[in-house]
Amino acid sequence: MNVAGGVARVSAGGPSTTTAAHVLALTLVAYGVDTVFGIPGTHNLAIYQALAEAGVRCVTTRHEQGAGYAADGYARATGRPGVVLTTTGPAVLNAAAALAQAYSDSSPVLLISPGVPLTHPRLGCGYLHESKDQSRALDSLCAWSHRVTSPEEIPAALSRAFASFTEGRPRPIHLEIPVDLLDLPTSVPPATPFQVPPRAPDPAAIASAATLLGTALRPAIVLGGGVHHSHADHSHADHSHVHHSRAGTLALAERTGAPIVTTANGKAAVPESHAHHSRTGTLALILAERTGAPIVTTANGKAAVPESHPLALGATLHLPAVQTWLATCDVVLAIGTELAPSDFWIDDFRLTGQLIRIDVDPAQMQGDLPAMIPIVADAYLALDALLTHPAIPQKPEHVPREPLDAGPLAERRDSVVRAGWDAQSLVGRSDSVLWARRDAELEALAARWGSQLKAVRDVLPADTIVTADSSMFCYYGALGGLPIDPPGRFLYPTGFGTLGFALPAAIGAKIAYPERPVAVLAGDGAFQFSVQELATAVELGLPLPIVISVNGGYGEIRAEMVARGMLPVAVDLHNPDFVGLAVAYGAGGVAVDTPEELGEAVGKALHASGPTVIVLREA
Ligand SMILES: Cc1ncc(C[n+]2csc(CCOP(=O)(O)OP(=O)(O)O)c2C)c(N)n1
Ligand SMILES: [Mg+2]
Repeated sequence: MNVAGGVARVSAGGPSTTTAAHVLALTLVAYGVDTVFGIPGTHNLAIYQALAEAGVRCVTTRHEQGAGYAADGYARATGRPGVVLTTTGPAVLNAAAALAQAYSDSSPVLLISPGVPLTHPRLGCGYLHESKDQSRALDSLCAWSHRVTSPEEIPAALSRAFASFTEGRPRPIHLEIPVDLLDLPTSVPPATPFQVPPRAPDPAAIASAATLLGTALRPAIVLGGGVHHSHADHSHADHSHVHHSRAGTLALAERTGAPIVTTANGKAAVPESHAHHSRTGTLALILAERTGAPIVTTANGKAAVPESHPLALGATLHLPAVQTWLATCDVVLAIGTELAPSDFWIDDFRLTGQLIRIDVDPAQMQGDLPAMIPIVADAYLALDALLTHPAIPQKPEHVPREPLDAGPLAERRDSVVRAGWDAQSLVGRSDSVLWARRDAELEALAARWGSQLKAVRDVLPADTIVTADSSMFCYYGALGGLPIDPPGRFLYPTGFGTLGFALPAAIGAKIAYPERPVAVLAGDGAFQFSVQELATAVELGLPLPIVISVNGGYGEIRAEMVARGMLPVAVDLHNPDFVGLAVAYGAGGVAVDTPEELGEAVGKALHASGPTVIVLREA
C-alpha cells in the first residue's frame, strides 16, 4: 500500500498498514528531516522501524544528552531543525539538559519520544519508564511539549512544531506519543509543509531607526545569534518569496561576490551556493560601513561578520573596555540578541544612548534594556529596509574617525569628526584606543592560551566549524582570542552554560556538513561529561580534532573558591590517561607541549579517518 509521500511498506505480518509511527516518519521526511539522533528502547521501536523504512538516517549516540547536543549542533550549523529520538522516561530526562541549552540559545531542536500509554491511569503504578508527568516536565524547559491523544493529531502537532521553528524565535519542542498509539492504523495523511512568510518590519519604525542611525555621532551595532539564521537565510532556494529590495540584494552581491540571478517574478536573488554565509550578517556589515558603526557580537553572534574586518570588535561584549565604549555610544542597534547578563558577564550593564532593537521575539523589546525603537521583524528584512532608507548613507562614506576610545560622550561630542571612507581610514581604526584596550584585555584573559590559539587558528581552514565548551580555554580563550570570519562558525553553549556540549555538537555539525572541517575545544572537566561520544565519532569515521585543555579538573571553580578565601574542595579530579582512553575507543590520541606541536596535531587530525584527542597541558 502506498501513502502520500510515496513510501511503500511490507511488514512481516502481511499487507502493510499505515500506522501512527509511519505518519510521524513521513511527515518528518516531508519537512526535509534526513537524520535523527537518539537511542532505541522498547517503547520507540515502531518509530525506528518507520524511520528506517522512510530512509531517515538514525545516528546512535552513547547517551541521550549526546543526542540532544548533536541535534543542536546540526541545527546551529544548518539553521534547520535537529531531531532527537529517545525512548520514554530516563531517556527523555537525559536529553532534557540539551533541550534547555537549546532553549537558552534559540536553537530549533525537536525531541520526539514515546510516553506511557494513553490508556494508562498514570497514578504511579510502576509502568516501565513511568514518571509523574513527563510532558509537563519537558514543557517547563522547552517552547512547549505536547502529548498527542490520537494518531490523527501527529501531523498537526509536527506541522505546528516546524512552523514555530520559522515563524519566530526558534526554540526546542517536545512531542510525546503514547506508546499504545504508535502501531495504531490511521488514514490521516502526513502533513504538507508550508512556508511561514518572514515578519516584515514596520516602515515607521524603520524610518525612525534610519534617521537616528544616520545622524548618530557614535553609533554601535551589537549582533546576537539571531543574525546567523534569520528566516531569509534559510528559506526557499531562490528567495523569491522574500520581499527584499533589489538595492539590498545588489549590496549583498557586491559584498559577497555572489552572482545575481533573476527569479521568475523578476526579483534579484543571490544563489544558495552562498548559503554558508549569513546573508543577514553581510547586510549588518554593509550598514556598519555606511554608518561607521563598530560591530561587537555576543558569543552566539560570533562570526556573523568577519572578525578580521576593521570595524569588527569580535565576540567581546564581555570585556570592560568594550562595555565602557558601548555605554557611551549615542545610538546602539542591537539585532537578534537578548543583551543578557550572560552576554555581558555582569548583571547590570546600562546604556546611556538610544537603543534600537531588531528581533523576531516581541518579548525582547522590554527586556533588561528596553528598546527606544522596537522593530519586531526578521533581521534580514529589517536590515534590508534600513539600508535602502534615504536617511542611511548609500555609500560607505561616513566613518567617524574619532573618538572610539571610552571617554564619556559629553566630553567628546565636539571632537567628533566624520571622515571620507577609504581603506586607509579603516586600517587606521585597528590602532585606535578602543581596539588597543580590547586587545590588552583579551591578551590578559587569554594569555595562558594565546600562542596555542594562534597555532590552532593558523591550521584551521576558513570554513571550519569550531565547537566549544563551558571551559576557561573556550570562554577566556577562544571566544575573543580565536578570530573567525564567515563562513567559519563558533558553536558555544551560552546562557544555560552546560558542560559536555562541544564533542556531541561537533558530531552533529560534521554530519550536517561532511565536507567542512569541524574542530572541538574543551576542558578536561567538560570533555568527561560526554566522553562516551568518542565512540559515536569513531563509529561514524568523523575526522574531528578534539583539543582538551588539561588542568586537573574544574579550574574555574577552583579559582572561584580561592578567590573566596576557601580551601579548594571537590575540584581536583583524577584524570584518565586521555591518550590511552582515546586509543581504547579506537580514536587517535596525542599529547602536545608546544604550540607548534599543537598546530601540527590539529592539522593532521583534520585529515584522519576518525577523531583525534589532542591533550594540551595547561601551563
Ligand atoms: C552540567 C554542569 N555542571 C556543572 C557546572 C559548573 N561548572 C562550571 S565550569 C566548571 C568546570 C569545568 O571544568 P573544565 O571543563 O575542565 O574547565 P576549566 O574550568 O578547568 O577550564 C563546572 C564544574 C556546569 N556549568 N554545568
Ligand atoms: Mg579543567
